[in-house]
Amino acid sequence: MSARRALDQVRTVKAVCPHDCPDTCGMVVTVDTATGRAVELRGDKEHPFTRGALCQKVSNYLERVYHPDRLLHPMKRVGKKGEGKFTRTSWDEAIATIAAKFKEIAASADGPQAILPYSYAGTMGKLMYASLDRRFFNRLGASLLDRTICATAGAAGCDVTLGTRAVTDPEAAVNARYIVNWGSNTLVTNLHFWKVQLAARKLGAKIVTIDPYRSPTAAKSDQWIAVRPGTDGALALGVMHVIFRENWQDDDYLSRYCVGAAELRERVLREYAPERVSHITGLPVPEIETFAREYARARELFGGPALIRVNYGLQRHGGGGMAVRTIVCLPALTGDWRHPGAGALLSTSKAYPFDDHYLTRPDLVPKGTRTINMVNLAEALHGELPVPSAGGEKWPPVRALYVYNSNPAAVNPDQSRVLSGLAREDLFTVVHDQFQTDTADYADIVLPATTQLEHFDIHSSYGHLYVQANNAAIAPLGEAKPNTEVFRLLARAMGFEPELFEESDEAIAARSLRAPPAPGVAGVSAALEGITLDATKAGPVRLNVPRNWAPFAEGNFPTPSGKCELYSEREARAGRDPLPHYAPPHEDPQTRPELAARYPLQLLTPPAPSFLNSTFVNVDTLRKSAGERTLEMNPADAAKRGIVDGQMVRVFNDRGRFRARAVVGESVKPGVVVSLGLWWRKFTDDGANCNTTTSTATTDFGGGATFFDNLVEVTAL
Ligand SMILES: Nc1nc2c(c(=O)[nH]1)N[C@H]1C(S)=C(S)[C@@H](COP(=O)(O)OP(=O)(O)OC[C@H]3O[C@@H](n4cnc5c(=O)[nH]c(N)nc54)[C@H](O)[C@@H]3O)O[C@H]1N2
Ligand SMILES: Nc1nc2c(c(=O)[nH]1)N[C@H]1C(S)=C(S)[C@@H](COP(=O)(O)OP(=O)(O)OC[C@H]3O[C@@H](n4cnc5c(=O)[nH]c(N)nc54)[C@H](O)[C@@H]3O)O[C@H]1N2
Ligand SMILES: [Mo]
Repeated sequence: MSARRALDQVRTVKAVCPHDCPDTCGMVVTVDTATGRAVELRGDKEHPFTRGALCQKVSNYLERVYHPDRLLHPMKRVGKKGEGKFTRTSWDEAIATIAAKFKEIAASADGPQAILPYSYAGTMGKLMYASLDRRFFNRLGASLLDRTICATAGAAGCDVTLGTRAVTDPEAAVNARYIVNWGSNTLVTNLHFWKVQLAARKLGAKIVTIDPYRSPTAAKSDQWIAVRPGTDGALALGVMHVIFRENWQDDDYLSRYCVGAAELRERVLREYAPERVSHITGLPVPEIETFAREYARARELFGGPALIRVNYGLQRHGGGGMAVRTIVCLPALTGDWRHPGAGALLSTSKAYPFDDHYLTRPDLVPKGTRTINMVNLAEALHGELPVPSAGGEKWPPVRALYVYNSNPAAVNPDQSRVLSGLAREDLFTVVHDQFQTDTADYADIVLPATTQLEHFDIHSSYGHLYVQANNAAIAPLGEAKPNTEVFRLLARAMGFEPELFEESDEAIAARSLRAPPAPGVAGVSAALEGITLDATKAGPVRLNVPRNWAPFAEGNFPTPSGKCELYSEREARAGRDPLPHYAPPHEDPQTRPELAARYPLQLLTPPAPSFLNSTFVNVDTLRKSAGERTLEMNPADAAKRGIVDGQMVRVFNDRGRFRARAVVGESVKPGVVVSLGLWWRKFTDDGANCNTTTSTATTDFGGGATFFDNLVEVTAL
């Protein structure tokens, strides 16, 4: 076939990677017009930030889209819960069954709050992540789900200090000359931002990574600072101590744009001397002092400002909110906020003023509806939720669970109790997914979902500043349906108001772009002005945010005082410490010696690079590249337990256990072990993943998950 002819037979479609990742890559899908089949998927070279590069996972995306295990039609359970035995059913019957069950529960004494939606970020598209689904459950009066599993600790911590997320333009970060990846495996989890860092390095920047684990990012950085897990807040306070002691602070920035510099100065000088911080963090005093000097004097030493890429690793500890609240004080001390691409970056998500009220209609929620923290799914399913204090009423049990965009059987903490909850014979569970996940094995009804290639959506990003529409490239496979369509069908079956549901996806997307101006990060309330759906369908459109944006160069913090709140009056009024302090992990050997006597090792379980949380585990190429479950441990810890490299070990605590192969080496310090996740149980030999050992305890701020705050013991098998 000639190249000319081949071109006639294909068309290309602009799409967007939907996965929960800051990069939100532009993709181009090539479709064979004769067969309607996608034949190639590559990065969009015209995307100003992602520039045609895709990660290993999404480079293999067609293997996932056309996977022989795709769910292609609705099914109903015939076996026992968890057994995974199903028989085919029709959409009509499936929808009628769900609607009948929801109506029955809503009319019962327990009421609609006995129904719990359960979703997270299987797709980040505005429509599929949160639109008609929220309208549906809000209208139904179902329990509200607090979506805390990933990002709320740091978000809440940032809010205390800054009134919004720490943000700067990631593209402008090429201007930074001292870059700190703090609890961030940037090379793996934010590939295109790593490329910006490499470009800055070519111009003279130093890259430092603070992580108890020598992650791929730490290994490729100029310096690895192996802080003890959960002690980052103490390190930041030690850095502040050195800055004030040496008089390196930017007094002009502090006096104009901050409140509480004097109080903070007094606190850190008195309580966080490097010697104490060294004891807490496990870092030698000279390492703390050098880090503080280089960070605070980056402009003199490296020729430009400093940027802290603060990410999620350090948030997943009991004190994770306070750690972020503390770290994001640092750029005010140094005055780095004055410079584009400098300061600190957690997320750009708040720069997008989409009309979320219109999308999700929170006004439909009946007054007094309870909220369930998703991290506590185990407790919710076992009827252990705390009873509200007022009135002494009991919460209704969770009688129905509707899961979409998530795989709680694999990703939630305290897996054994999640599974025993899902196994309840009296629980009615619906799972809408693209695959028969570990969670789907426990469903009564399984519904097939479309992938991103099969539906339309519109995207913000949490790692750059472009709005993108995802055009559908191919027809839905089998009988798969997008989330929005399923909620239209359910709304019809429930008899809900058509005007809430009978809008087309494109109309919803277009309307969501026309948000009323809202207060937010300085200068971005009009960030969507003039951006039309048609423009975003043709390619990425940059938000109306100035080039070389430095949002806090002149203060403008959306806090109650309008300043950066080193001292927080709001916190004081809430009866909490108004100043940053070190909040230890829940399971810290220093503060819980009795627990550490039985379980002395701190276990970190970030996802393997080939996986996106539990997504992609069933894609053969990626599972092979992930290898097998491993446990990285220091030679000193291995020797004590008679463990040699390559041996199978058991990792356990009171909550559960899983097996892994020991990898003995210097990727961790003594006292820390790492097992990369998040495997599906059905691809393991013991039916367990690392979340059998993790706890449902939550963070100090934001009710976040504490996956990395986890003491275990390890024995040879
Ligand atoms: N390839 C890939 N990319 C992803 C994801 C994925 O699963 N796979 N997940 C996406 C999602 S949902 C998210 S939220 C982001 C997460 O992005 P990151 O925050 O980069 O992800 P993690 O790997 O969870 O954690 C980063 C690092 O924090 C370290 N860490 C653990 N505890 C501590 C601590 O107490 N202090 C410090 N300083 N470091 C600590 C871990 O060892 C890890 O190397 O990535 C997104 N991108
Ligand atoms: N131990 C440990 N546990 C962790 C983490 C960790 O680092 N360590 N990371 C945590 C983090 S950061 C996060 S964000 C959570 C992630 O938790 P989840 O959001 O549950 O993430 P995934 O495992 O990616 O599962 C997403 C599911 O959504 C499905 N899906 C994708 N697109 C669609 C769609 O359009 N419609 C429907 N109906 N379904 C769809 C996918 O097939 C997949 O099964 O996990 C957390 N769990
Ligand atoms: Mo996440």
